[in-house]
Amino acid sequence: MASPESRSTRTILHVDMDAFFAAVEQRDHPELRGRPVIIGADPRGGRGRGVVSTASYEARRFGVGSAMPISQAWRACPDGVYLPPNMERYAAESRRVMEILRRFTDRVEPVSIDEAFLDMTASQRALGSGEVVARRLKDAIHGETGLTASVGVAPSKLVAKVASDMRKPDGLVVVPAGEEAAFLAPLPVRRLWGVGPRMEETLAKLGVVTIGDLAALDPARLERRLGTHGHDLQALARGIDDREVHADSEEAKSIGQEHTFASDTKDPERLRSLLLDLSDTVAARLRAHGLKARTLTLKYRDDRFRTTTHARTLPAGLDSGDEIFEVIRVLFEEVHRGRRVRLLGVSSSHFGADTPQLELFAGDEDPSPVDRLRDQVAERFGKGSLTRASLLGRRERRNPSDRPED
Ligand code: TTP
Ligand code: MG
Repeated sequence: MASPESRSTRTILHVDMDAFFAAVEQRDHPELRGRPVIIGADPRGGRGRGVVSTASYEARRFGVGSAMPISQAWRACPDGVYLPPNMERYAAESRRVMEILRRFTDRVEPVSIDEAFLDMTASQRALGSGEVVARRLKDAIHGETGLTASVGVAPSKLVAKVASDMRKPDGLVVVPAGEEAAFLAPLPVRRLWGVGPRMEETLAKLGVVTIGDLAALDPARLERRLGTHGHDLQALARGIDDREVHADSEEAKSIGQEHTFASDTKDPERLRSLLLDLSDTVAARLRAHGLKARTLTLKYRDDRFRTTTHARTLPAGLDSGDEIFEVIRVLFEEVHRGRRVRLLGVSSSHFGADTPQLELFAGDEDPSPVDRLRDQVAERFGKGSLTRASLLGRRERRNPSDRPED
């Protein structure tokens, strides 16, 4: 089995808002700050019904917490402020927070109304270490919403999630690669995914109380008791967790345009001018949405209906027709083998509005990503290959089968 070190190390952040519903109410009603606030009151009044959604940290000192019956909360904390939930408000705040996270990377996986995973592995060179990003992200959330978040930084989702919970509220815990197992070892086994009260009991019978106990248990014994599940669980206990961050609706988020030639062609002028046209159309639509795209995809179908898609992701987002065309041109040269072409498409994804990467590139002495590409093209295809003036023969007329593909 591959050891965790043999894989390239990932940087995953888990962000979880502190006492989320209660914190929104305390922000909006300053008189509630510093007081025990319990969300989940019976909207019809009275103390009897329902369960607690969440409690402010002040209320938690009285032992009040999520999922507790309201009647029990009243007994534990009679002087608390009991409020009905205002879900629309919390959902709106959640969207704001997720938007902030997406400015740091598009690899954001929201997992509940107040938490998300971010995979910062690819953005680290531009944005800094996981810890640096975590601080900036906490500052941005606090500065823009007045709410606090706790963040865990680790090479896996499991460890990042456990880490974000370690120093709540307003916490930041970083677990470096190689230290996952030691970090998890002293914690109770129920902190692992897949360990509920029943499993906890089963494990206790094997003498397993902490995650470290589980990691050290004889695998054969564990497997006799739990089957293959035991094996998976022990891997988690040792900090091995390869689950990926699934960015939400990656496919849904693309803006593109494609065109089928009226007659298949290998005329370079027609091909180039269509690519330019498609690039301009996509760029105009990006600008209309206030977006810049970091990933550009070329769709290429030849006269035998063989379809290829070829994509490139850049370090900074683009929204100009010229720049998009230059990238698409390279992609085209990489797939085109002089065949007759039936269809070409350009699409863009991986969006950001004002990505922090762009600020970084502004002051950078390195050539911009587009300049680098231009150089790359010049090197491969000769200096004149990107001269746009030469392209503008006749543009392909739009035909009814053209379609935007988002
Ligand atoms: P959590 O993140 O579990 O809790 P929290 O944000 O209130 O507190 P913290 O993270 O600092 O420990 O859940 C987020 C929100 O989801 C919470 O504010 C209210 C809601 N919620 C419920 O409605 N019922 C529940 O049982 C839980 C756990 C949460
Ligand atoms: Mg929370």
